[in-house]
Amino acid sequence: MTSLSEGHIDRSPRKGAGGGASTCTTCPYCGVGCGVIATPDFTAPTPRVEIAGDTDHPANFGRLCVKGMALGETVSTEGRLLHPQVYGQKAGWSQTLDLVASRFAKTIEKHGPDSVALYVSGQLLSEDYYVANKLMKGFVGSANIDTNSRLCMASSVAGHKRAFGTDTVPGTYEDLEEADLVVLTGSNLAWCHPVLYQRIAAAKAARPTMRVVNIDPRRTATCDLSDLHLPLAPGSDVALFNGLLAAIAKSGAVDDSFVETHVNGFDAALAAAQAVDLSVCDLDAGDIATFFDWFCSTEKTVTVYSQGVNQSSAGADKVNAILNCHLATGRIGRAGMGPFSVTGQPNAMGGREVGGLANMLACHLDLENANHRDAVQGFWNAPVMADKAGLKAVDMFEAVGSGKIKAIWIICTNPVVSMPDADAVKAALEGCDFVVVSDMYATTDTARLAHVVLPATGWGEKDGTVTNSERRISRQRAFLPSAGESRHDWDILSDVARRMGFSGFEYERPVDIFREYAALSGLAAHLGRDFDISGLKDITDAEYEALQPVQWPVSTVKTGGRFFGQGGFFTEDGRARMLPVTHRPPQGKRARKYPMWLNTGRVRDHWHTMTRTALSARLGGHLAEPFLEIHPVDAKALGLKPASLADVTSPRGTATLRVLVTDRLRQGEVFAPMHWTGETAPTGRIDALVAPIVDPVSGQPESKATPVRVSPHSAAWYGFAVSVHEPQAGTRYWAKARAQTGWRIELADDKEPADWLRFAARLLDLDPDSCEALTLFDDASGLWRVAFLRDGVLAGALFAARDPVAVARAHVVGQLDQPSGPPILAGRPGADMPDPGATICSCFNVGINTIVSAIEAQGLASVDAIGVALKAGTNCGSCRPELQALLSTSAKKEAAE
Ligand SMILES: Nc1nc2c(c(=O)[nH]1)N[C@H]1C(S)=C(S)[C@@H](COP(=O)(O)OP(=O)(O)OC[C@H]3O[C@@H](n4cnc5c(=O)[nH]c(N)nc54)[C@H](O)[C@@H]3O)O[C@H]1N2
Ligand SMILES: Nc1nc2c(c(=O)[nH]1)N[C@H]1C(S)=C(S)[C@@H](COP(=O)(O)OP(=O)(O)OC[C@H]3O[C@@H](n4cnc5c(=O)[nH]c(N)nc54)[C@H](O)[C@@H]3O)O[C@H]1N2
Ligand code: SF4
Ligand SMILES: [Mo]
Repeated sequence: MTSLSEGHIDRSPRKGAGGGASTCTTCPYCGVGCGVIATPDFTAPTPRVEIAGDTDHPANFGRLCVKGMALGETVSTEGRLLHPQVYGQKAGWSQTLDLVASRFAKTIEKHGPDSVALYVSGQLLSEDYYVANKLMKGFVGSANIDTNSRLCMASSVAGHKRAFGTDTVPGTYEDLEEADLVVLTGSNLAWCHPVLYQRIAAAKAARPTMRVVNIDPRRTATCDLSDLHLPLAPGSDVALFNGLLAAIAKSGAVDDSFVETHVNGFDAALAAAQAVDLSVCDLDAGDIATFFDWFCSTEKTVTVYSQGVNQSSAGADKVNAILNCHLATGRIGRAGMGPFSVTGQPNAMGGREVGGLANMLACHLDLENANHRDAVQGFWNAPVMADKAGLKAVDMFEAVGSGKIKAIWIICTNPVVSMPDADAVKAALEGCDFVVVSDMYATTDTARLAHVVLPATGWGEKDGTVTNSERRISRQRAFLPSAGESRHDWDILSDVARRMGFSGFEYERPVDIFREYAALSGLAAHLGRDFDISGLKDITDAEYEALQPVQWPVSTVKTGGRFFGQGGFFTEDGRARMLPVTHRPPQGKRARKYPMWLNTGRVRDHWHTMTRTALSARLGGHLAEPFLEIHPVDAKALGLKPASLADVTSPRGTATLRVLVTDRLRQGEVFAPMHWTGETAPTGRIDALVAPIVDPVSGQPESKATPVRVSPHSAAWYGFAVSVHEPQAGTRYWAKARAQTGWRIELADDKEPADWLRFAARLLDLDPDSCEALTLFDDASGLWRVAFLRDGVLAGALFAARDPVAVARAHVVGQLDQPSGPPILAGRPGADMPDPGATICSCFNVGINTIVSAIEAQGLASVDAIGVALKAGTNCGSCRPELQALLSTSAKKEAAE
């Protein structure tokens, strides 16, 4: 265990408030890769960490979004796994790792190398990832190592490789600011890459002639910035970009000399594009014409794409359809132009660099290429090299299910929640002979199924590097001691490798791994690959400690910058490839039984399966429950009232979600977030519904288009409760979230409890004997309310009714742990106390009602004016698109009046 005295804390000269020094590190969430300055305060009873944006970091120049700002609230050791667990029992490291090593070795001996697998994550540091890949591909001799990046970036990787020869992101973040036209497709940048969004917003404010087009079936918060929104039919991007390519040719926007010198395949790609039927996009013809016109006439154009493009059975083709347009116009690798795939996870890019996918080698080398394999084998001095692609995520878990894979080690990812067909993944792990999970928590849906759980250090405790969306390598640095006996992922992996008898894993620190990895990249560069950080291969320990964010390549000839402005693609003839692509609709079969498309994605304040963001009350307040966005016309036809519950069913499973009626999406389509889990809302696990349909080239699942049916969920009663203790619900529906001083929970069940008072005490984990209970029970009208006071202070309250409960939730949550009395049973504030409503600005905890009243009463006309009046939107800025939307709604309302 690292102790405070071992020098892990005192890194940087800047002194913070509580005696702890400040450390420059990198945010562990999205692929923007913002620089963070963390200042721990060890003088507080539980160590606190102050967080600020790093003004010197070229990704964010000091900005942070709300998730980044709240990092300090997520680093406590509460709930952390502090020691290894074997079959549910606490165990020592040595005996546990012996068990892991021997079970893997025996399985390989008996059933061959392909009977074991690693499933890893774009949230690992490059050093962790490098070791995992080396162990599997060079020493176990199987390429059965895949990663959650398969669910995330695989289509972009495949598209890049097909067009450029390598998985290269040509541009830089500045291009997004310098562009005259930014096209966003399949990206909710405002919520998912908020700091990049803010950079574009600031550039547009400074240069209002800049245009933004947003292509997304939903009108998301990102539309706040766009001059044109194209709500295309799900999965029709290939058709739209084919139409664009045809328009480019027609309008004379083709860069003939670039195409002639640097591109193959133009004619075939154009012919395929010209055959397009644009009606499949279901868009207004005038809007399409405007988009094509803007694109054709704007030299400085960047196209940003994310999961609406990648997570599709036509994902790789979507990527190539976009790349075709940039290659044809020669708009690539020059200031203010280019295709730009934004990465999701903090180190999805690093994972691609180290070869974390089942069909890649290290350093962008190809597994299928014998020269590449030989070079890596020689470099690693590896006994056996994998010589064929391993199983991709979906196939990997199918092989676990069928018993082909008999031992699997899952590191830094929660597939029982995030994989398609999640119940099948769960069943596969339940039936697997040996499941090892490395995580910070033993309570995740995946860790609960493991035979062995290994405690990993988390953000703030670990050291290494990550690469962001613009190829910039930054350091994550430790500023906290490791929690309990937890160990770093690279260290655990190396230890197991050594115990399996492999040499080449004698690393003592991350820098040892980094140097090796940088040296290997030099070899890769000699073999004609793009990824080259060989300029860092002799980095000293001190230089690594002090490493400033640096964009690759870092070689003797070049540091940073763009790729392909003058051609130089990494294909055999150095020319890029345009590909003929044709529209293929989503592969799930819509039928009378499953007539709607289910789209899934993210919310502003949560990160994936919420193991960290759910720890923060501030982040939990924005959207406290899993929900289903549905169009008003569909809601009416299906008899779904706002705030009621709906059952969403696909051939794979059913989820129960809160109904959110909104005209922000298209009719016939619904949207649900991916975040909720068995720990937070067991009937909200949306991936239980998603079919394991994948793109034939990239193997990436179609997470954005699942045929479903939606129906009202009828329950005998509905409830809302708060407690200072963690609620213990056994009801059919529940969804819980942190509150500032305890917890909040939504409930519904099929049967009324016989004794509401006892039920409430058990639910709220309160001892009725030590509390005063205030009750309002009316069986006739179906209204049951109870509040428990301890010494006059509210310890918990339950509001239940036969219909969805309409109480002022923000108000009730705010009363928890406060002096209280009978008026609490009203569930609303008295006339003298306004109800803030649901949180919009998480930084300053400003609710929707407060904002709307201020807009109306004070005649506020801009987001900045709201900021002056209420502070909302003045810190991280993540809520500014929502503030803008409230302004627009108020303005519309006023006009109508
Ligand atoms: N707040 C927050 N931010 C995150 C994350 C998080 O969990 N929370 N996760 C990070 C990760 S790992 C990732 S990968 C990124 C993802 O970032 P994004 O890709 O921006 O996020 P998503 O919400 O998955 O999907 C983006 C949009 O694609 C749209 N879409 C669906 N189908 C189609 C289609 O056929 N065509 C088009 N053009 N659009 C479509 C959806 O309506 C959705 O608005 O976010 C990263 N940032
Ligand atoms: N329906 C649907 N499904 C999706 C998506 C979607 O849009 N729709 N998006 C997909 C995408 S793009 C992604 S990236 C995935 C994300 O899905 P996951 O990777 O499953 O989600 P996370 O919650 O980020 O899981 C990370 C886990 O690692 C743990 N952890 C954090 N830090 C460390 C560490 O340093 N070491 C170790 N060992 N563990 C650590 C966390 O506690 C957590 O349990 O979901 C995919 N699934
Ligand atoms: S935009 Fe937010 S989540 Fe993404 S890296 Fe920056 S602070 Fe972290
Ligand atoms: Mo992702």
